[in-house]
Amino acid sequence: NNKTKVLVIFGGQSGEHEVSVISAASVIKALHADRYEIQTIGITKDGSWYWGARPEAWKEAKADITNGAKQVAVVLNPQKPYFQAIDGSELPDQGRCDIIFPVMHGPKGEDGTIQGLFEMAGFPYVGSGVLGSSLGMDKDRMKAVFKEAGLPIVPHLTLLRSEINAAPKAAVKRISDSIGFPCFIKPANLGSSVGISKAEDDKQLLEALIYAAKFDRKIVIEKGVKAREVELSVLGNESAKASIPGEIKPTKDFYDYEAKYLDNSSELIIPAILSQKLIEQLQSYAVTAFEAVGASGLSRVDFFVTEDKQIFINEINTMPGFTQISMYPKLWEASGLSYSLLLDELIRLGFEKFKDDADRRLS
Ligand code: G1L
Repeated sequence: NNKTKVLVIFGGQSGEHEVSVISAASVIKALHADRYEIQTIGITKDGSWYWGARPEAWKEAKADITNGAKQVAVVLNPQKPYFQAIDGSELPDQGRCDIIFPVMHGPKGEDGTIQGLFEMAGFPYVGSGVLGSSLGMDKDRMKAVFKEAGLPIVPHLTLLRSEINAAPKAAVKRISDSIGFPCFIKPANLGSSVGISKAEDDKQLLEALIYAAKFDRKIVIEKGVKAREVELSVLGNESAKASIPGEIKPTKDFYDYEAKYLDNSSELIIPAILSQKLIEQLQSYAVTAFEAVGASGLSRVDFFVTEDKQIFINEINTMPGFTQISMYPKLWEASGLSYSLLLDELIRLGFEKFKDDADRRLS
């Protein structure tokens, strides 16, 4: 049997547990069965790891999600890491795999953590490493890195929960004086749009700050710009390429968590209608952003394009929505790269990165 053994890990303790389950089901369905042998680990909301978990079953609200699956632990065995059943029973292939495909964030949304575990154990894996994943999660540090790379970012401020709690009125004044209205208030460290609000005046701003502070210690406040939302997909390791752009037409006031991942109410326009000059500028910025955070494999890079053709980079997402109908795969599909071939390429890139890193790991 010379099939590549791919271990898909999904679920997890982050707010995107459900999104992860849906994306994992989509990935498993599309992986070429003649080339890959697929194993799974599902991580429950309380953080237990189950080998043989089926995302199709996890989608059902009342299903016994651990039925038929075995709780496992990772064994950090030098040169040949593997998983071991807690009850001591046998696992297929002795719990080994050739590569891990993580369709999820690290524990509790703290990104880069699960990649760190794979690094420590010595598993090849798909996607960005520790640094890229964690910079991709922290909107405040991400902006700092973008700024240093010369990318155009929206005016913003970062405040700590402690500053907001100690002097809420002063915080509101600082923001209204420097950024003004409308503005968006976001927890720095959540992947999705959870905890985000838009404020039009001091009162809404205060409420939004207190709300966002429930989700994170660090709060980012961004100036609201009237603009189209344009996204590009980046694929590769050291000489990554950007796709054509796609546009999101939000149905709600802003592109919130549900519209983004669950109810598909936002309309995707592929390709986005923009001048060739603007497209080339966006592609160049997208690759610069990818390199700036040290991403690998894939990323979706999100921009604002104003009526007078000004570009702002909004964020990079090293773990973009990944079902068949998500923007990331759709953009490649429009350029002739199907979902299944995209998965092949991501797996190839995961092995390539592992090989490139091998010397450093051994020294
Ligand atoms: F492994 C990849 F390819 F790097 C990867 C990992 C995670 C691709 C896409 C995702 N996406 C997600 O994990 C999710 C945001 C859809 C669920 Cl948490």
